[in-house]
Amino acid sequence: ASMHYLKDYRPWDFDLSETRMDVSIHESSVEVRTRLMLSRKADAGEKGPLFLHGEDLEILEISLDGRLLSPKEFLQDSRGLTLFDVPDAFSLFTRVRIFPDENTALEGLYRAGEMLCTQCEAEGFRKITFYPDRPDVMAPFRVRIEADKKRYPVLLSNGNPMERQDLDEGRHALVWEDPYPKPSYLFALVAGDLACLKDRFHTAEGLDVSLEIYTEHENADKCAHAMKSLKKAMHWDELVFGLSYDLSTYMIVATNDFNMGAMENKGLNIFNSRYVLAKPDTATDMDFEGIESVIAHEYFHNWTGNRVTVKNWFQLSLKEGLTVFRDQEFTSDMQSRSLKRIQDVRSLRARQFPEDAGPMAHPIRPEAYLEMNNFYTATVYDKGAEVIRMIHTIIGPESFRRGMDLYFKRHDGRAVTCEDFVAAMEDASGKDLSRFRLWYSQAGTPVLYASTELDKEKSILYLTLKQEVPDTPGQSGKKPMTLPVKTAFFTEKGEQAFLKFKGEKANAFLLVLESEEEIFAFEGASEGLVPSLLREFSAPVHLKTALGDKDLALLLAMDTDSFNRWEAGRILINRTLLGLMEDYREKRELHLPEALLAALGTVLENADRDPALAAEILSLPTEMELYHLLAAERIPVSPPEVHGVRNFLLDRIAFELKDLWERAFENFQTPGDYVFRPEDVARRKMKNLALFWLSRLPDTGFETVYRAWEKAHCMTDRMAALSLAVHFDDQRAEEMLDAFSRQFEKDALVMDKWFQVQALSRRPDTLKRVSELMAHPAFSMKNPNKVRALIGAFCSGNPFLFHQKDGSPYDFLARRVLELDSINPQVGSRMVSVFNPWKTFAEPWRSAMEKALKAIDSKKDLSPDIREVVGRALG
Ligand code: B3K
Ligand code: ZN
Repeated sequence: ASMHYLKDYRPWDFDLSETRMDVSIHESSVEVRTRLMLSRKADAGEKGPLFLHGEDLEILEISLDGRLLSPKEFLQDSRGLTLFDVPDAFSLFTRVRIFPDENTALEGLYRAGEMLCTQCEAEGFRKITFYPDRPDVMAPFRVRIEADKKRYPVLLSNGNPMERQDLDEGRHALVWEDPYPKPSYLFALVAGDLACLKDRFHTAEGLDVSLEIYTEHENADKCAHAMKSLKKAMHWDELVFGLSYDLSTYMIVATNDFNMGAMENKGLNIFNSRYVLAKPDTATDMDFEGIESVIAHEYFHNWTGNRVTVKNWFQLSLKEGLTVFRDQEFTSDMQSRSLKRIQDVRSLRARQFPEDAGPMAHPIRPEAYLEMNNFYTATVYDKGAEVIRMIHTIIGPESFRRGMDLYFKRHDGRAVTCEDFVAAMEDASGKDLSRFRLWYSQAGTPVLYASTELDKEKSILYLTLKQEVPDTPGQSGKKPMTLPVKTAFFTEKGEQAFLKFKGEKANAFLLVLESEEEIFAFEGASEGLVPSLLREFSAPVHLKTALGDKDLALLLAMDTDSFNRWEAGRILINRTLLGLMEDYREKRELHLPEALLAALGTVLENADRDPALAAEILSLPTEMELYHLLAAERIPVSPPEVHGVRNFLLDRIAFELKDLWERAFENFQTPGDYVFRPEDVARRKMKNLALFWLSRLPDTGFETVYRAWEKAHCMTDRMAALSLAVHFDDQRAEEMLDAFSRQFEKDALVMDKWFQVQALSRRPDTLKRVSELMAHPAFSMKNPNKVRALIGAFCSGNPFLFHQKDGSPYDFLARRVLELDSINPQVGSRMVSVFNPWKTFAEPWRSAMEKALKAIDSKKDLSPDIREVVGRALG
């Protein structure tokens, strides 16, 4: 494997006008015949050879214009096939054999239980046939699938089904035609014995679409929520962006064996079953939310990704950042906008900010990769969505919509770049976005400093904004970026003040910082105004203000922007925790500050005004979030210190607010049947949060959890209780786990939860338990969901037990990574990333992690996936 660079991008020398495939499925292998209609581009310069990607393909035949080529006329190496001498226009026929049953990497065509399915993005199609496997080569596809009719009654590919044929020996065949030219990464094929839930959708353009969700027969009763979500997404995209679906069928297939969440193949999405299957007995509120947003995300790709695709993989954020932005907007409209914003920012800080501050830091448009699959990152996706959101904020919603229209008008049916998108937004809005483009090329999270000064005589308030963009690996001395900063001011009474800014009176302002430092003047200001900055988190930066505890308490109580209410609470809590950690280090006695207790008490007392927001404010940061906070402050992370201090705070608050938590636990019950709707989700969240706090009380903790378990009548409540019970050394906790696994042993997704809660237990013997569970019949290293549920959960969701002084859990992870390296490098690469922040830790953890990384690095022939991550971490 070698590095790929954006600066080396060249268009392909050939045109591909049509792709015809014939996929013949046999007992233990699959034969793939492919016919490509190729011609050399007129402007292709000198007449070089033809190169096609192809990996792990057994060649059976290669013919050019109907003439069988002898082995001397082509060259096969580990990357693909080279034909040295080809005419200007020709048809190329290849016949290869592949072995899906042996494909444990789950990339290309592979076996998933009883079915066969594909995953081609980014570069998996080359494991199916010889092909120009690059996104800027687009062609209409005609695909014939042939298989045993009993074993594989359902045969699916992209586009529209054409003729079906019954053949000898119990075989049958079906032809699919996809009229929309597409790159190979959007190809899909599924064969199996599957149940199908059907529905219909009439598009605004008058097309009647058949909606089909395919699953294993035993899961047929769990597709209703996914179907409902799909219809909502189709309707929303017509309403908000004027975009309709364009084929007569839209199919979704759910499989338990999938490397990531889902895949937007044209007309035939393939999903990890966790983002399709749900009913109240088996799925939690979070699962229901996840399904609604991932179904929407993949559907939205039909326009942002498929109709307009990427010219090369460096442009990935063109489709991913934009589609995440679209799914965020969808969820905001379906559920609660302010809540969605808080959750998205929380996840941005938990995943993207650390990435941007670590060894894997890269701009949202990366400039180099060894393995493309390593760049499906929080940066490309979530920071990419923030960048789109900033454009939306700066040019306004109407211009943004015009920009989208223009983007499709210009580029429909093409493979384009991030630059093309920004240019459309620029042209539609008339706003100069030249400096803004730095967001695409500069990595790192900017730091924004804000301070205010009042000129009492003139009643002018000066707000100074100053930015710094930190160095990241390979990038230093960066330029100031464009930062949209939504701002308001509050009086001491909590009223939103009207001030004059640039001659106009208003009570909310959009400030756009374009230089290193700028002073903004507001007229008509009185004393004591409290600034509410970066409202709705209008730019993905670290904001540093000098607001006092009193000001923060005011914003927490009165800000009209829910995000900044939550944020004020966050800053208060984090400030307290940082102070306590300093006391802990200096061996001073720890005290719970009265002001924080009072502020949280008030939120809790008034929780019924907005239970969802209250629940967000009253969920303390996780230990992992505190590691990130320390790392951002450049304080070496000591896991026992974080654990000790956070527990101190949890126990004290639980005790002091006990009565309020008890009341909340009773008040926020949701009587009646389970319904997935925002009000009920919020009530369950508050109730189960109360249960969490009550579980911290020394004598009654377990009893309260156990009673909640006995009363639970949906998976949300059952999991809430079970995930608290596992921390206790009580025989009844074991009985709960046993009962749960007996009830759900046949349900793979619910068993994932069962593995996960045990991996997250705070009991000191958890690593031992995790190792033992690896031998459980329901566990498999070959199933990514199981690896994530057990090993992933322990290593990244249980940081106190993972970061042990003797480094034994690090050795455990290193061994798992090496196993995965030969089974499934993509999953292995995600797992090894847990070590990325090793340099932010104190000793001995830091050196112990370095040792584990070096042990992995010393293996010869590591996959490029793991080699790249480990190399950068150590580099
Ligand atoms: N585009 C896919 C992700 C493919 C990941 C390849 N390693 C799903 C999505 O973003 O919608
Ligand atoms: Zn996507």
